[in-house]
Amino acid sequence: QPPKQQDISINSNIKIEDDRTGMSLETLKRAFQDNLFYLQGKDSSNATLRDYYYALAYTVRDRLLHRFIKTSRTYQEQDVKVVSYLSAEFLMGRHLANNLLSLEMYDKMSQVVKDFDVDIEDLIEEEPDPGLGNGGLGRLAACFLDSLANLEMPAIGYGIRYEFGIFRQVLRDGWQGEVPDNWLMYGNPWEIARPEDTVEVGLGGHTEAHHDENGDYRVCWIPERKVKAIPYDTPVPGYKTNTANSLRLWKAEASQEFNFEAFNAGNYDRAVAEKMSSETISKVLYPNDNTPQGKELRLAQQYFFVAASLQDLIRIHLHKHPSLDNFCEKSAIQLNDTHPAVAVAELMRLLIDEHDIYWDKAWDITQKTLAYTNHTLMPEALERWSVSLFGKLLPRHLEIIYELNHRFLENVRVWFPDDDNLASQLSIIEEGGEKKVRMANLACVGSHAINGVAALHTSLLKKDTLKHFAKLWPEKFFNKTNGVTPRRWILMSNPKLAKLVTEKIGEDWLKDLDQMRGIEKYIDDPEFRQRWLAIKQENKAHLAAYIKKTRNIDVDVNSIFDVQVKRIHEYKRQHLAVLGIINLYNRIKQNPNTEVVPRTFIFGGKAAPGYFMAKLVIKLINSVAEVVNSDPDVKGRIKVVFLPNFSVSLGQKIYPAADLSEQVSTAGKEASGTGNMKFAMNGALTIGTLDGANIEIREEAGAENFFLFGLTAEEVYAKKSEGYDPMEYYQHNPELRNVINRIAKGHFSYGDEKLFKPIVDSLLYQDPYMLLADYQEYVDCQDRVSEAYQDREKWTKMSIINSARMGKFSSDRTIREYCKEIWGVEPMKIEIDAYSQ
Ligand code: B1H
Repeated sequence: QPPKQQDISINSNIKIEDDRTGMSLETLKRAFQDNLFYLQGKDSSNATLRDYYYALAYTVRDRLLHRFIKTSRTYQEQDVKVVSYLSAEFLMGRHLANNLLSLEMYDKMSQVVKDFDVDIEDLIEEEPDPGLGNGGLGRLAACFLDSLANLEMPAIGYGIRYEFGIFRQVLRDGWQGEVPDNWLMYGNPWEIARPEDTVEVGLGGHTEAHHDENGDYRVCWIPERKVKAIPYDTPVPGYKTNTANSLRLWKAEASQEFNFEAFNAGNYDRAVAEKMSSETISKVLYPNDNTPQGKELRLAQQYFFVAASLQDLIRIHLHKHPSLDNFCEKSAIQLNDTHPAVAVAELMRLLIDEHDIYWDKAWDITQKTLAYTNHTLMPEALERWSVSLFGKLLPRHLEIIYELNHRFLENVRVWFPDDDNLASQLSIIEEGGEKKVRMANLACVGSHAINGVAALHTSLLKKDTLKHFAKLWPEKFFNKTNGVTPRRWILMSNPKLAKLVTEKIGEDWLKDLDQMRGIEKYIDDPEFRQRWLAIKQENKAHLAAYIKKTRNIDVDVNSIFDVQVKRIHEYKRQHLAVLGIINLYNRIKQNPNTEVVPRTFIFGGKAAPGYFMAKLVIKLINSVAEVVNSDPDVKGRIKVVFLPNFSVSLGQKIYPAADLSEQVSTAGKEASGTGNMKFAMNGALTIGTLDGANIEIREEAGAENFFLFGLTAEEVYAKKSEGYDPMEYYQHNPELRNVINRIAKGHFSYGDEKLFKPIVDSLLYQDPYMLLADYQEYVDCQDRVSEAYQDREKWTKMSIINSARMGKFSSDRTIREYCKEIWGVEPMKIEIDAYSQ
């Protein structure tokens, strides 16, 4: 409704605070209507769903802002220690529903919009999913920000405001296609630009050395070009707290609107080209998961956000303190993988070159401030930059790295005089062939704490990937098993389950997930089990409708929903599940009357656009789906579905609907996994290997509530060193042979024997991820799953137990450990004024 004459006369009595902060139904309705009219320029006669989304988003945002402003002001005034989480990725997912729930506005706003004949869930679906990350690493950063705010910890997230996030995945004839993700197209109501905090970041150029008036040796970096970094802040509210921390993402812009020199010289093209090249830095997220992109632009991105963030932190510090001497007492900086590891050199440069601190003092501050999380054991995933590329972009940083490496290795030789190999393993510079800067070594040397992300991962880091550092500094190593936020992954995704749990044990479990154990005492209560099962069925029906709508496939809600959603990677072994499906299909083809427990196999996940084998796996899944789904002998008992564009928002639909969670990576390859936790929390049982956090999930859930198969990490290593020959498994296992032959003979490719040959050959001749070695155990284990599912009462009990025992995997637990053992930060309560409550 447009504000009528009468409304305007009422409005003259309204205080703006009230309209923007009031929480009564009446005020919320008026605020929503005002925002629709004054921000979107619409009324209910012509508003689109998008207009309503914006009006709702602004109504929520208004109520976030005083919390947001008061939070950063309190941190400043109280001069507390703040943790900065530096990450090239923050996979936040949609904000609207999360903020509605955090501010306890969901129910009221849902009533308000109902008066406009709108379903609030439809508005929630209008928000573009901010996909500024690839997978687990970026989503972990988002869960950590949620937990930090929930625990009222002083924290800032720093990263890049990519104009294009992870590509949107489409299917074209069963192949992955990539479409740019223009998520900012209609504006982003959750961010606030802070141009007054703009900083400049240098790139390229050369260094000049001289002696200053005190006779001290000084180096000055003369960058070739400067780029402006403009911060955009997104509030991150805690659940039912006053804390709203800040996610500060940097956008790159040219430092002058145009290069006037070139412009005046008549070289307009060059002036425009330089502007564009500066702005390219924050243009697009590199879409690789678990493999680095050795491009100059990627290094520029890393340096860009690190340099901007450190300048920002130093500015804030000097606001309150006369010098940086106590910087490490007020600032803890976490490096999310090696992507921001150049911070080691940049912090040294800022302290020494720009703030006149001597080397030893600067080094002490740097090491005490920084800490490093490693996320992968995959050797090809460790970042190494060629010295020549690095020196071209960051000449001063390369000098600093050489100097600190020199000092470091001198110490190593004193500590371990007889071990030359040790020094070469520890060196930040890799010699022999093209020289490389090893970013993991840089991060280890520059940090006081190094951690892995699950118990097995940390122990393998110490034994293998980082063993030389572990020998040198055992006290620097920590394990911090990952976690996920129960607010987004239970409350938001599975509201019915959340409601049932709250009804039984009160609502405190959302802030203390260990309390979920309280539902275990209801497992013998048939009524509770009935309701638990009914919720699962409703969630499955919901997903089935989505599958019908998006893929036009009918699935049976009474079948086992067997789900594998995650990035597509050979080590994650989506194709192991495909072998299992083909085997079931072969059994049916051999005897169409054979008994089969109905299953729906659901896959989702993106492949890196340049990763040929991963893309071929997607094609294989879709080709198998086409054959199996339409074969009359199958009689609909098996369905295979690939859901395109797996994302945070699609995950929220999928996890609550799963019966079975596939976590089948080759043991020793998946650092932790976090999807495994989201599934289990929502009552899915896991079929999995002893890899990553699966091990700890099984420990918590109990071995009897987990479907285990496969080689252990140790057995994988042993087999590899004995000389693993996949062909032996092929020759000795007739069922397996039939499965592989089906693919090889073109059964899923209209007779084309070439299409899937790269997969077949890789399995038969190398099989680097040992699918064939684990095949039979996997198939047998799946048979046990089918059998177990037939006893629905027992299955439901196991499902309840899985949910009940996942307390450990709340990111609140993870964050408490980081705060206490690594960052030394403590909670700070935020008081807000009476009018805004
Ligand atoms: C993980 C990555 C990753 N590990 C490089 N490493 C990237 C590496 O763009 N890049 O260059 C992007 C991502 N991602 C994942 O981290 C692990 O594979 C998971 O096992 C783990 O759960 C997750 C969070 O710790």
